Amino acid sequence: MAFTYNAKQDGINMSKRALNYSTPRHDWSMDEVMELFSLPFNDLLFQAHVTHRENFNPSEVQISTLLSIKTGGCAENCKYCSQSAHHETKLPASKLMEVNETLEQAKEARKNGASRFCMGAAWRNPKDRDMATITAMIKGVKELGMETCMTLGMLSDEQTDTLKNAGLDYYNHNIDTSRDYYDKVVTTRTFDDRLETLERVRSAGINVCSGGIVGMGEERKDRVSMLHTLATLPEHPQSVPVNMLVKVGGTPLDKLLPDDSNISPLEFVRTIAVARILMPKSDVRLSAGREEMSDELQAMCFFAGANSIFYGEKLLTTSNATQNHDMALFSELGIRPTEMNTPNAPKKCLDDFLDNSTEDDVSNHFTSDSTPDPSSEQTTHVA
Ligand code: SAM
Ligand code: DTB
Ligand code: SF4
Repeated sequence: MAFTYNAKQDGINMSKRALNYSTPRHDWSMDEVMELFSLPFNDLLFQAHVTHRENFNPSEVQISTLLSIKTGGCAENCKYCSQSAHHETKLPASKLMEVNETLEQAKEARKNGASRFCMGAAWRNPKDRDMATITAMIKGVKELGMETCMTLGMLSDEQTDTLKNAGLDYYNHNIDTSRDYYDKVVTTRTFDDRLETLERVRSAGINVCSGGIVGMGEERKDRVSMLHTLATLPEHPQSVPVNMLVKVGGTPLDKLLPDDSNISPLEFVRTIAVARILMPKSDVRLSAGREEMSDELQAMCFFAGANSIFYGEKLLTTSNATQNHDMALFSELGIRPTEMNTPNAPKKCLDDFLDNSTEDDVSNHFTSDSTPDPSSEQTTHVA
């Protein structure tokens, strides 16, 4: 006999509107978002997972690889960031990378299976003289058959048009936290500065990638407010990265936050689940901080609606989960990287991993390095 799910029998107190899992809404109230956060965990996960299934293949995860094309020396004072010139992080500043070197790195990422290449620069905003190099990078990466994403700080109208004309697919510009908590994290720009650039990017027809960081000492109401801001934009960001703060030595947040300031893993899952419900058709990316997350936590995030990750052994300046570990985890969970149907599409990294691994190799990934050693320090790679 077919099993019919009856929400009432389950005692789930979901409003009729929330039960519409597919139609994006832009009129969420803060109270509704807080209610979602406060649902019993299983009810929240159920609702998030159904939303996820309605809109995505739950066994596919999109993979993006990051490259820092201009590292360090940034004029902004974001308290979490290794690259701010205001902090003593011992990260040397570098010039904008050459186009050829960027394309070599993109080829490597494609060989490893990434379908999107995300290039990040430690800038408050790009200088007009840099735009020709940026444009060449976008065109070159697109010719490799990959999607392109750039994150360069605040943009002028003209720079936004230049990026659009170069064929840029996504622009990443995070709101980072709530409007109320914003000046506890950065004071060299305002929350409204961020929203203005997001509006420029959206109006130019570039896909918006915008999310934030959790674990910066904020409260749940700030996570509610951050997701509420994203979910009430005129269009939901096509991609929503949720970063867990990576504490970097020398940054103010590393000094200010007590050792036990991390949000609980289950609160992190709740954040992913609420993002999924609020923005049903957006990619929700499990972003920075995965190296410190257990396999079980990541699995729960994929169940709750995360459908994208940063893949590759480095984020911008800090280390990421290893590629072999990720492929072993995907294999264990029956998850496949989302495939692209372009002529130069990346090769299938999971098939490759499985072809070249024995069963022991796969299970060894889980016995040897799946549980992060809590005493191990976060490494900041100094390029
Ligand atoms: N400078 C540009 C900007 O801020 O928009 C682009 C690069 S910036 C490093 C991109 C994003 O990375 C930030 O907005 C922030 O959300 C995230 N990020 C930076 N440092 C982080 C850290 N230590 N932990 C987690 N996320 C971080
Ligand atoms: C995003 O939301 N996370 C990425 C990407 N967008 C640019 C950056 C994470 C940076 C983590 C710290 C670092 O490696 O410096
Ligand atoms: Fe600069 Fe971006 Fe880092 Fe802020 S997050 S200091 S803007 S690189």
